[in-house]
Amino acid sequence: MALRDFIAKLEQEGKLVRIIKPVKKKFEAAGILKALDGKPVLLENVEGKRVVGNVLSTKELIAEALGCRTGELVKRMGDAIEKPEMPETISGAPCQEVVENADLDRLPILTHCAKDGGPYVSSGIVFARDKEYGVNASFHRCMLFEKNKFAIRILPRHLQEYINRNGGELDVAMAIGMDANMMLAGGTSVDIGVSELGIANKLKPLEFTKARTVDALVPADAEIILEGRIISETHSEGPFVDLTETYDLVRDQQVFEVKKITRRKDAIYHALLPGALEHKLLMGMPREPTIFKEVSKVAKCVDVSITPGGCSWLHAVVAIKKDKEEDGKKAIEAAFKGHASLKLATIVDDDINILDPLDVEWAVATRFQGDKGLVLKLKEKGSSLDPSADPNTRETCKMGLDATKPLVARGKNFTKAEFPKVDVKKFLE
Ligand SMILES: [Mn+2]
Repeated sequence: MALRDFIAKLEQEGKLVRIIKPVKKKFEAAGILKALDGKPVLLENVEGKRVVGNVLSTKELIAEALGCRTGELVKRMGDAIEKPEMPETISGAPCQEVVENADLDRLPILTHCAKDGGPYVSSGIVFARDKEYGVNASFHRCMLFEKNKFAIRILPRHLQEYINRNGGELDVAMAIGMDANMMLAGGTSVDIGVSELGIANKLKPLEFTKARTVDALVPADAEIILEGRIISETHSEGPFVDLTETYDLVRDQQVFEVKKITRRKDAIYHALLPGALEHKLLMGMPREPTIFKEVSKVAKCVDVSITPGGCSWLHAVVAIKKDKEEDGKKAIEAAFKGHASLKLATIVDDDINILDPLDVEWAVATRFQGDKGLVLKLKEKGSSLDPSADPNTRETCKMGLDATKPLVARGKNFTKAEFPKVDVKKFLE
């Protein structure tokens, strides 16, 4: 299902907010998306172009896009990461209906926040090829500073390695406006040589096509493709809002020079709001399977949520089916092993809805005692994203909460009373 088909489905179900009035791409569009965070929004007229945002801003929406239940998402992701399957390649792809010279000022590239360094593409996935390692796909934010040039943020991971191996420059294609399978795959951190395209295809089958002017495969169903070259020229990149909703540092980064744009005729631009729920989920969800895998080695793991309240990076809630008293504590250690940036791991029983922060807090309130259930891990190496960690060494204190109920209750019970199930609609008519 292409992004636009998913948007149409959401509209049919009454889940889409459609805004017809004219909206400015500087600040105004981002302000609307932020005010409606958690609800998919289609802006019909952002200086004459269509922009969609908050599309995958809840796990329910992501599950719907993939055609599964929310409780199945972690296993689906884990399965796709473990056993990727390369997709089919087709010609005559929708993403190439129009081929034009690069003038990025004509795209509705949003400027999000007041202190940002410029307009940013933040939903774009870069597709690159290396003779030995094959095809790679990864998210890279891009700050527009000339009508065909971006400063592109590249971490020392696979794309950087591909660029280095090619003498410091590389032809690439960036896709914008994709389905949930590719958006989730683009955020995974698998080994070099393991193709994110195969992960996307395993999550839900999709087709790829050859880019027109560069040696790269791109999703056939994407809305917009930017073809060009990452060149040796550098430019300052930032300020830009991070996953933590605070500003990242300004750095010199390589320049992505865009030479051609291919797109659908009436392309929809996907705006991914930095630090908002859609960004958070897409960053955090690809880490959940590794926590699930580690916890499964020591206890019966039921589900994992890397929570948006914890920046979708620093906090996780893990549901287990407890067999032995020590399962909760073992699960805490395993969760930290599964995601090195984790700072708080909360372990709950499988009757808790881990997607509901109120329910998780209820478990802590009624099933947790600090002197018995708390695990403190002092002087650990934490995440560079955490402003409260030591800025030089990243030193942090990690915390685990075993909020599972004891296997045998002494005194009061630990189970929530059940209310009768009533079809409320009948009483509203
Ligand atoms: Mn990779």
